[in-house]
Amino acid sequence: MTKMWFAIPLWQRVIAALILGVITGLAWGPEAESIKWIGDLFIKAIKMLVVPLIFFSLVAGVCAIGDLRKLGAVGGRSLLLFMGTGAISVALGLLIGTVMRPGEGLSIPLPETFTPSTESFDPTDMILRFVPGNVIQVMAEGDVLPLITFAILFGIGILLAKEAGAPMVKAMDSGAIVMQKVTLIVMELTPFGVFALIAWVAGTFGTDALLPLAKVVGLNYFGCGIIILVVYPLIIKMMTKLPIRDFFRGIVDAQAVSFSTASSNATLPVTMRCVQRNLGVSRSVSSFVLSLGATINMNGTAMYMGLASLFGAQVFGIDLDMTDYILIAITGTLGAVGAAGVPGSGLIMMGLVFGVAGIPLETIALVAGIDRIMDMMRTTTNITGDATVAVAVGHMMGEIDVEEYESDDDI
Ligand code: DAS
Repeated sequence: MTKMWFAIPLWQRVIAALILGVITGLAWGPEAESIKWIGDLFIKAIKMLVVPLIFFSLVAGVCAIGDLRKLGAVGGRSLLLFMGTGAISVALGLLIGTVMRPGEGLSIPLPETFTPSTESFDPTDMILRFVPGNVIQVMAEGDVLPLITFAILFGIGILLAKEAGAPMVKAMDSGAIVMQKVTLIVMELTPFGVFALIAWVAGTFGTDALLPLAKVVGLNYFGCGIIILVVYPLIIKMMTKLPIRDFFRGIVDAQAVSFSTASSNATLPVTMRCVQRNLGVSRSVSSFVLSLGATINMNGTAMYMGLASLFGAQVFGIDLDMTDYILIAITGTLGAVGAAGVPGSGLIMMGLVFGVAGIPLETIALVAGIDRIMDMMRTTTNITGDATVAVAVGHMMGEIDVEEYESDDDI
């Protein structure tokens, strides 16, 4: 029986679990919450990996890149693609929200307490967030943004140390490989975690609870779908020789995990495995780009910032002018950089965007109930974008070798 189980590719087991989870959840109803702990256990097991995986992989990635000039090349190209896709995504969200007007038909009077806030987005806060005050503390808290800064600096320090740094290179390399193996062990829990999480979501929201907000959910999926099916394939086509079909087949495992966990961080170990083993991107480039991308590259979230801003303005009858649109575009792009790769971070970031664009924060309460349903697709868009940039940068750096698929080999 176990032989048969492991004979089925993991991604097929995960998709089956997804479908079974929806059916079970809809049939079982809110009581499905009783098995949510299995999904939480799965997310906890994956979150256990995130800090050591990002640290070892990023440091090993920096060391494997070998020289500082090349590190600049990989980092520069990645950041360009991250920012470019982020700006396109938030513009797409604004366009969809303006044309499709999701907030129409749901009109709520402005709250008495509402005053158009003049809060301005403080870029210095964002810069300060990147520097850890205490490395052990950021590791303990899983605050990956400053951890990334330390890991990159640590890797650069090893390169500058030359021979004295050689033992550390070996240690980091082996740490990264060990963490990949531990990831494979934890990944075997995926079908069970996905089943429980999806059953809980389907059981909690059912179908009727969504109807009044179905349009927002539908447009969120539509916008993310355009990014996944148009924007990313365009980048893959223009910047790599990888067939689009092979790209999507290679990352389906990671997409299934991101859809069910709604967490880029939790999915990172799986994204790394897919991009390295299925898409042939070198360990150094993929470790560096994916660790960075999981935290600062969130195109699904950026698109949603634009869409949700228009939804809120329409619901409360606020006319947005061009300045508001530009403010939403800037804060939506940067807000997505600041959002953590955890469930619901996009909802929190909306507070920042609404504050700057002068949209009532009450809008957040309107969509909070169904945020998880939308977050699942936002996160899938985010990690697919990370994989896209990793493949594109890998190709530009000549570090991609898509000879053939590595089979779903054993642990
Ligand atoms: N859940 C976030 C992530 O992990 C995205 C979001 O909340 O928008 O990418």
